[in-house]
Amino acid sequence: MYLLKLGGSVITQKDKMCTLRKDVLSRLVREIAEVMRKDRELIIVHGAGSFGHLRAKKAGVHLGLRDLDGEEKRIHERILAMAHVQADVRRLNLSVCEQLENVGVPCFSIAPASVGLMRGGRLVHFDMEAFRHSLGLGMVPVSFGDVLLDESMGFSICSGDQILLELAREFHPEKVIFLSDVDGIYDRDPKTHGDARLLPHLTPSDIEELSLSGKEGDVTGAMYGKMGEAVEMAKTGARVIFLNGLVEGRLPRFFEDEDSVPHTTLEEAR
Ligand code: ATP
Ligand code: IP8
Repeated sequence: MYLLKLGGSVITQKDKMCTLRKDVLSRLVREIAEVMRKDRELIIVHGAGSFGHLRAKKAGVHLGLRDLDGEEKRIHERILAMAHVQADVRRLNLSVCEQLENVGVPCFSIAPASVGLMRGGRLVHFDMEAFRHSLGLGMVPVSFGDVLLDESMGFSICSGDQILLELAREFHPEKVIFLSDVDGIYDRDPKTHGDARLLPHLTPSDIEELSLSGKEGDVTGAMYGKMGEAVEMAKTGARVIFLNGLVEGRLPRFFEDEDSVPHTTLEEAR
């Protein structure tokens, strides 16, 4: 069993509101179909990219009903923005599923908001039945970063990465593969540091040494948030792999011969 994260930085243009990278997505789904031909069991989770983060951040959707001083108008606006973000990520999910179906991958869309509940921004309930049953039919469950009801904040944002962690704990995949717009994990952000070094192998204890931007960045903590979840995935026994999804062929080549493509492996022990 494999878990695959299609990063928001890969399938969308992250700085342009609700902009799908159609060409990248249609190439990636063909590559996924190729990988699936070997009867591999797969669950896909995708990020929200510009279908989630931009509006959520602007309207404070990640704060739920906090910081509104009981003002009715502001409460109403925040709830409306939440509904809007939810509709946008569903539109993105529909595009991903349509593309997968076009290449013959039978996918089963699972909206986290319908099967999960949060408290203080962390999942406290996530029903796995739909994942289990659709896998049983030979389908590929496709889930995504979403806005969920939250027992303490009203609602909050659940990253695709947090969902992957729940799935890793439940299904004990051999590998969790993250596709993003860079070759793997570097000692510092490669987009802002030309001399950043790609780190081929990491263990959870190495993570504290890294410079990971995003703690204050997007509404789910960008790379900083992602590595926190990834470390917990590694602790379930999975090998967590970071690959560049913008480069054609990296995903299928990784399955054929891991050493032939640049990547980072994070695992509990070397
Ligand atoms: P989403 O969570 O929306 O699905 P994603 O999974 O595609 O997005 P991002 O949260 O955008 O991933 O994180 C990828 C970005 O993290 C890269 O574009 C890179 O610029 C940035 N980054 C920051 N620090 C590092 C680092 N040390 N190593 C690698 N990338 C880093
Ligand atoms: O892109 C974020 O999920 P992510 C979900 O996986 C929303 O971090 C709604 C912004």
